[in-house]
Amino acid sequence: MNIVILTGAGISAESGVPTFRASDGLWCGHRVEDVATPQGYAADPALVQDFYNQRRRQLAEVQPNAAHYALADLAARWEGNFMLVTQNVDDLHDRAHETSPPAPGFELIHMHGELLKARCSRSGLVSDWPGDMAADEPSLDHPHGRMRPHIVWFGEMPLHMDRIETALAACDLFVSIGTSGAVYPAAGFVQAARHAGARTVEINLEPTQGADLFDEGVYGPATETVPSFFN
Ligand code: BV8
Repeated sequence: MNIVILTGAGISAESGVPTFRASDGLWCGHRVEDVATPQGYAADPALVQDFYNQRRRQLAEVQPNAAHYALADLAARWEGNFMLVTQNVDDLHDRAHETSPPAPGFELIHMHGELLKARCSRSGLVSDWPGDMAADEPSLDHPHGRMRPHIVWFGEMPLHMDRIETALAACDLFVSIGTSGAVYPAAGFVQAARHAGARTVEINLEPTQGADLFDEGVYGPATETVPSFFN
């Protein structure tokens, strides 16, 4: 049986990572349009680097929660293909999977990039964010040119879309966890899964604007709903 799970900011909320909507579209006091766009970065690279440095520093203070670990346990015992696609740029899924190694058919995809990675603006080379970088340094000099956060901004193509679309076309079960369905193309994945004949389930704090697109809805805090749904 093939499963595709999509997660959003709601799965990390109980770990203490602020969600996009709860902050009225503001992250760390910044308007998203000013910082999560290529235009915002071009206009003020230091502001954008600082915005992501703040969120990068926050990561050191948070831990995966029971929902992340429930998915890691599921991945360890899953027989078949299991794609976990996250819109989140935190590393909480990655850390949760360190403790229970996933089965061979598992893949974790960060479709909107990762806070702990940097990308060369010229060559596209992706590397780990250098931990020693001073928070106020606007950008990293690199032989290829300016390093930017390895984050997919609004107006930029999400990562690994070909692999995601292939998995959706072949999935038997699609579960969306902790996402408002406000951002495309992730918000359209449920339609692709339905088209493939998959059973579709929305797990969220409350029904989202796209709730009617799902066969089933499970509502409540992710640390309760996710472990109980998969155990
Ligand atoms: C693209 C990185 C094309 C940045 C992010 C009009 C119509 C359709 C589309 C568009 C349109 N206008 C513009 C677009 C395209 C645009 C888009 O969708 N805009 C929206 C705003 C309308 N999309 C894009 O630009 C994408 N790219 O389309 O490219 C293209 C094609 C070819 C060539 C080039 C380009 C790129 C989108 C990626 C943007 N980057 N993140 C950063 O993080 O700094 S998206 C950003 O928003 C985050 O990734 C975050 O994940 C996402 C918000 O979504 P959620 O994760 O769902 O978070 P949210 O807070 O909204 O919801 C949380 C949910 O959790 C809530 O439902 C809540 O109830 C629930 N919850 C809370 N607590 C709990 C809980 N659930 C359970 N338990 C709890 N405890």
